[in-house]
Parts: sequence; C-alpha cells; structure tokens
Amino acid sequence: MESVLIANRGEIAVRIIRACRELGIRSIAVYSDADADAPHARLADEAWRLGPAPSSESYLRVDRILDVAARSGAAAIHPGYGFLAERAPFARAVTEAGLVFIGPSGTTIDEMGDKTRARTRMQEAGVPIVPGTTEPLSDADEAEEVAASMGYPVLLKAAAGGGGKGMRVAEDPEKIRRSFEAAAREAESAFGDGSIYIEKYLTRPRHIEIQVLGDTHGNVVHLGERECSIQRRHQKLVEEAPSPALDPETRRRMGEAAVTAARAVDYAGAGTIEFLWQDGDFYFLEMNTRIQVEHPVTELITGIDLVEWQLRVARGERLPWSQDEITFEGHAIECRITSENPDEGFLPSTGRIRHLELPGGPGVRWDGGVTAGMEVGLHYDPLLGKLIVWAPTREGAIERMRRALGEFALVGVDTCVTFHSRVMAEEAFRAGDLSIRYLEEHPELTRAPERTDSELRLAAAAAVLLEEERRRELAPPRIGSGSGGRARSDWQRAFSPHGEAR
Ligand code: MV4
Repeated sequence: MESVLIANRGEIAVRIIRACRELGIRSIAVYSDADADAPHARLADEAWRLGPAPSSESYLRVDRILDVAARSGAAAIHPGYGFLAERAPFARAVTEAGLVFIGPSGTTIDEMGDKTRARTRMQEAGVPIVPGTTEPLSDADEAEEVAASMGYPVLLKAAAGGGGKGMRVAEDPEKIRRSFEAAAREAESAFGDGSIYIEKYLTRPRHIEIQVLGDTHGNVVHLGERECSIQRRHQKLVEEAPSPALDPETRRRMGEAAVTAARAVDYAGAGTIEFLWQDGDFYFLEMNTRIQVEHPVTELITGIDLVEWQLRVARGERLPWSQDEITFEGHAIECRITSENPDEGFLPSTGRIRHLELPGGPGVRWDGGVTAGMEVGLHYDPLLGKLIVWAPTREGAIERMRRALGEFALVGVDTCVTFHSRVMAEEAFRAGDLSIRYLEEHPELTRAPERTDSELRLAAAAAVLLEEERRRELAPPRIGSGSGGRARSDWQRAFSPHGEAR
C-alpha cells in the first residue's frame, strides 16, 4: 500500500497526509477549485483537481475520485469523515476498482447505517440498548399502542437516519400521532425511507462514546471513552477524554460492551460506539464506522495514533496490544474552531483569513486545515480546525485550554473562539456537570457579553490590519525605506512585545 488517495479536504485531509508521511506512504490529495491553494493540496505528495467548488461537483463525485485513483496509481482510498465516509456504495466501488478502502466493509457500513438493524445486532450481542422497538412501526396506531405500553415521554426516530433528522419527541398521547406523521415525512424526504421506530426518551443523558480499533485478524480493543455532550443541533463543539462522569467500573463495562459490539459485526479499523448515559446506566445509541473529528483527545490520553493504525490495519498489520496494555494518562479537551459567530446564533461567517496566529507550548495541539490568505466560503463545513490540549488533570487541561484560546488570533472571519473561552470559565462545565442539554441550560454562553480583553485586542488588530491594507492599496509602491529594513507596520508597532495593544 505505497500510496493513499485522501478523498477529503480541510483539517482531516491534512491529518491523514501527515500520518501517510510518517509511514512513508505517498499521499495523493484531491481538491476543488475553491481549495486549489488549500493546505491539504499543498502538503500532499501530489494533488489532483476534482472540479468546481460545490461538493456535488467535487468531493462527492465518486466517478471523479475513482478516475484520479486510476490515473495516479493510488493503492488505497481514505474517506476521512463526512462526504463519502459512511456511504456503502462508495466503499464497494473502491474495492471493486481493486483498491483498499481504509475503513470497514460496505456490508458493515450498511448494517450500522440501518439503526433498527444495528439495535437488533446489539440486543443479540447482549449490548444494552435504549428500551424501545427494534423494528420500524407499521403506522400511527402501532406508535400509539407501543408508546402507551412503554410510558411517555417517547422518542420517534428514523430507521435510516442518525444525527437527529426525522427525530420527534412525544410527551403525551395527544402528540404521538402528529409526531409520528411528522417524523415519517422528514425521514422520507431526508433519507428516501420514512421508516420510524420508537424509544423511551431519556430526558437528560450524557453523550459518551467509546473508541474501538479492530484488525483483520480478529483482534479488537477499546481505547476508552470521549464525553461529547456539548453539542449544538447535533454538531459537537467541545469533547474530552476521559469523561468526568465515569468511574473505572463503568468504564470497564462500557468498554467491554463496545468491544462486544465491534466483534458482533467483525469490525476492522477505527470505529466508535455511541452511548447515552443517564443515572449510571448506559445504552447503545449508534455505531459510527469512520474516524471521527474528535479522535485526537483519545490519541492524547492513550499515546496511540489512530490514523496511523487505520493505515496499518488496512495493510494487514495485527494490533500489537492486548486490552490490558492500553493505558490512559491525563486528560485531553478539544474545542472545535468554526467560522461561526456564537453571538449571532452561530451564523456562518465568510471572508479571507487576513491573519492567523496559532497557540503552542506544552500540551497544545492544533489540527487545522486553513492558512492566512485563504478564502472561507459556504461551500463546506465551517470547521477551520481543532484546538486540543493535554494535561495531567482535568483542571490543568481546562486552564491550558483557556491559555491556548487566548493565544489564538484569526482576523478575517468570525470564529466561535470566544464561546469556548466562556465554556472553559463556566462553573457547571468546570464541575463536570454535563448533559446533551448543556447549551440549553447555559444560554448566557451564546450572548454578547461586555467585550473581553481578548475581544478588544482582536478588534484592534482587525482595525489596524484593515487600515494598513487600505493604505497599501492607496499608497504608491515603496522603493525602499531609508533605514535599510522595512518600516515597521502598524501591526508590528501595535503588537510587538514592547508595543502596547491599542
Ligand atoms: C436519544 C435521546 C434521548 N433519548 N434517544 C440525537 C441524534 C442521534 N444521535 C440520537 N440522538 C438522541 N437520541 C433517546 N432514547 C437524545 C438524543 C439527542 C442527542 C444525543 C446525543 C448527543 C446530542 C443529542 C442532542 C439531541 C438529542
């Protein structure tokens, strides 16, 4: 497997290219016209154009990706996450073209994509599932009957769904019929399949997921859990490992359940078993058959490079660890940095990145897919990169994250950095009191507070830069300043160590 085509973009494409390089594997990037100068296209050993900016004309074009794979001589394709990562037909097309798909088989992707089949497989394997049906409901009458027998509130879910589409809560018998019809309609339009099943509604659960890793020789291990409860509209914002809620015994039980789940489907590669956790009990929710955005927090507490091991497993290597040899050290937190304004309802922001200053120092990692000078548009997901920190304790990780967020400076598009600083300072978060209702319960995190120092600093930087740019555009080209060196720009004057922030 000397070469891998990365069928993705942004931070995950950069992440995979780096893992390829460390293994001496040739990296082949693909890019759309909007990404011609993007970091992933520049960092790879070679880069091939897919087509115009829209994903439907580029990153989702299976025919064009396979055509590049053939012309570049790629031996394998890594789908990353999103785009085609969990589309069984793509996985099958890759293997039918004689290439290695870095991920599980199309059959496994299909099986875990059908939420009722997944629940059935887990129930058979003895993995606890949320109480409810494992078959779609035939009609609103059956929904009414089953809900009455289970007790309200109940949750109606799309069998072909996931990520919250086609989901409806019904608090009482008056609502069940309307909720069932609405869920079926939404599921039909979102997935072309209106099948709906029903579960007992857990009112304040935590979202805790377990990372699993399997090879093609029947070995499966788990790499501990990630707490992913801080979400907005099913988009995770802050993740951490380990979860502040789990005691060692529950961690062992959940890990065991996750390994059982992976074995039940002969899982090969990196996968994630999602659970809901409430009042000390946990229930299987879904299985994700891809590398996830938040994988770095697991890497930092286990010391295992998950993308490297996806590649190693894909080329037939055996996992070198028994479960007991997987150890956990310290605490890691990830903040997703998106081009969204948290004080305008996370409104997506576009523009050119005029300036980017990244944090560093001990225990700070930036997995990014952007550089200064790049245009941020609306074609793709607003994720610019992830800021991840590690420290020996959770408290240490929180303080380190606060420092790192304070060092982060991006001028040109809005970001949600200030939201993350507020979360790190918020007492329920600091106490580990989390659930999927966190944002709902802390509305103050997404209001415009009085401007904080770092916000003032950033506003000043932006004003200086924009003024400098305006002057540059107006001024005649400089022949060479008398002092021999370039005159110090307003920016340097304003922010040099001995300069005072305005
Ligand atoms: C649930 C639930 C409460 N009770 N199932 C959200 C999308 C999909 N992953 C399943 N989801 C949920 N299923 C029962 N029986 C609450 C959610 C849920 C959720 C789950 C995890 C993380 C964030 C969430 C946000 C809203 C709802």
